[in-house]
Amino acid sequence: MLTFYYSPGACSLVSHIALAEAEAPHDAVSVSLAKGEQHADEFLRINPHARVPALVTDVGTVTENIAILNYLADRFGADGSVPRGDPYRAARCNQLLSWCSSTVHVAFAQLFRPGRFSPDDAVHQAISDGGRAALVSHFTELDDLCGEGWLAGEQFTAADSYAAVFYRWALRSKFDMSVYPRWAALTRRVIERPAVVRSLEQEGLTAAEFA
Ligand SMILES: N[C@@H](CCC(=O)N[C@@H](CS)C(=O)NCC(=O)O)C(=O)O
Repeated sequence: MLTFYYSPGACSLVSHIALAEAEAPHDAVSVSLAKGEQHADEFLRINPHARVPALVTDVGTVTENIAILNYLADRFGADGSVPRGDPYRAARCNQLLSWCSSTVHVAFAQLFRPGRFSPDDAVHQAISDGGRAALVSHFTELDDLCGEGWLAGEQFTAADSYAAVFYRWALRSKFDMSVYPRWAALTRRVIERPAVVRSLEQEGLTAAEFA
């Protein structure tokens, strides 16, 4: 049995959706980041980096969305995670996931948690402003990547889930979203999927938060 640790609406939603898409049997455990539960000893034994997501398997724990998604693809099939069977499609999806995780997410962290980048309060506003400016550029690139179908090809993948998670964060951060119509349309297609609806329900989120 798998145990999945997530926080509602956090980046862990990307792996949560993949678990639901693959119909992988699992227990889901909510970790409140607002209450600091990620720093509790019990959770640090699961992920010493104090971050969600974390997936506890029978043979060990996997952390980091990209690692969890590739694990799910190999173990349960590629639905909603990373394509299998076509090396280019798999690489293209991992490329998008890596950009989301190491570039776009980090710019959000600058905006939300400048204290992670410097202990000096005097520079926090500048760090946040830098994150906001970087995000505008990343959002333009993301909107340009969105077409009629899915980001990594004909198949829905975790890259599409990431885009939807970021769309909700951007809305909450009061960006002008009217300039990203293709990204908005992609997000609508993502949140209509039955497995995504189930994941949102489990995390206590509503479709209205993505529009
Ligand atoms: N690179 C990691 C990032 C994980 C991460 O930063 N998770 C955030 C939630 S979106 C977290 O747990 N933050 C806890 C904190 O900031 O204290 C991944 O992709 O899994």
